[in-house]
Amino acid sequence: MATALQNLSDYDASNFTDISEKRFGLVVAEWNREITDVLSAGAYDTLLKHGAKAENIYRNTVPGSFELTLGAQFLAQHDEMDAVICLGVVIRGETKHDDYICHAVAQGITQVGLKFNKPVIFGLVTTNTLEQAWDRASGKHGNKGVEAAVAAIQMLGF
Ligand code: RBF
Repeated sequence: MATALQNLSDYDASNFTDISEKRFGLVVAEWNREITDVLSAGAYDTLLKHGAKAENIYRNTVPGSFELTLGAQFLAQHDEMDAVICLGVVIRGETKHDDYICHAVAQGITQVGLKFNKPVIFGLVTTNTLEQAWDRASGKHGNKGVEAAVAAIQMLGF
């Protein structure tokens, strides 16, 4: 599985850009909240660790991952917002709802990033089981919230 081989939680911060004056939006889905809270904490702590100020990190929740796109747009539309990080967990079910949600979010947040010309990061964990999702939040495949924050910092240094 690709994400089993690609763990960006081990990253090289030596050439990170200065983010001490950058503003970040975190949009966190409430579905599978136990896991999204861990992703959110990972992203938040990573931004702080690399110099962001707590008062410059705006955390918001949306009901489910499908709403991440609009939540991202609400934040990205503000000129002073530098990057937005979207976090959610979608578990494959018996129907194809997960496909619809994931495709909609992937396309939606891509559009938001292009529209506002700023990083809008895709931190959507999509797995077959809850256990696989936990592995990507606090387990053997790192924390995808940490990785989403790293991606945002990297894009700000582009
Ligand atoms: N939201 C998630 O973030 N993760 C899910 O795994 C998830 N599964 C859903 C399954 C079904 C059948 C439905 C109807 C919604 C699901 N949602 C899930 C919620 C979705 O993202 C959205 O919040 C709602 O559909 C309201 O627009």
